[in-house]
Amino acid sequence: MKILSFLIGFFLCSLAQAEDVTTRVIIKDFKFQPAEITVTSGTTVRWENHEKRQYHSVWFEQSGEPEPEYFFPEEFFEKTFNQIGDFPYRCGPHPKMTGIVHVVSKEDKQVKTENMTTENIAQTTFNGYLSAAFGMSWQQVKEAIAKDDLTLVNAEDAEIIKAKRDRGFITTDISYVIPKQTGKLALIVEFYPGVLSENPIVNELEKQLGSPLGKDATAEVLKQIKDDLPPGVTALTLWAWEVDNQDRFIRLLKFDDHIAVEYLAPALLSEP
Ligand SMILES: [Cu+2]
Repeated sequence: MKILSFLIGFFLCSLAQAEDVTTRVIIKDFKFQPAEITVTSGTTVRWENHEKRQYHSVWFEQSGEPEPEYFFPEEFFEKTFNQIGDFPYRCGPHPKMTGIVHVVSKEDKQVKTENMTTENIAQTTFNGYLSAAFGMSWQQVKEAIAKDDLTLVNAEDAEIIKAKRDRGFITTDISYVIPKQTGKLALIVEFYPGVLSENPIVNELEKQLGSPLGKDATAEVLKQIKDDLPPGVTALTLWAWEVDNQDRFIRLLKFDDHIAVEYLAPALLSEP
């Protein structure tokens, strides 16, 4: 009960600041994912416990804060960052689990990203895209799209749900691919029409995921996933990591007149 009221307290706090962005960090396999994030001041960060049984805590020990209560699977912890700075944290019961939140001013962030309001990329989780997680059913993806305030364009097709996202400076086209044989969300592609420089998007993804793979590793992974690149690609940037022992990829594909970012769970493309 104590934990519950504690969490409700945090939840009410965040409602009061409803206009602020929430960034999510997933706790899974004794890891904060991603362990390092950059947010603008005023952002609320939510840590969600996605373990099967294990409880954790998010303790800003170095800031001199008392150790908070543990929270259990399906519970979360939230904290709003109003001060600029670097805020390292750890899990109370598991000192090897560490993470850091970099808080920058809104102006800084905008300069860094060439005025793209890509702040929302920071909400991207590493097991999907915004609220849509890999493995979700058709209906769950449609619900996630509504939750994310995206515009549903077409959900008639049996395999692809299309949506649009207003990013302020541009509206992107997003395709959620749910292969018939699995019925599970396996691929999300966001198209940035008319965007010719991948740098701002790469910068944002780097903040979340760290450096992309080097050329050799990129070539090796491409061989492994045996996925032909679409024609017209002029540059490729690739990130790879694991969730539940399954590979996850983000591929940024640069074309002559647009950029496409693919969020991919290869095993879910064909596995029943
Ligand atoms: Cu822990």
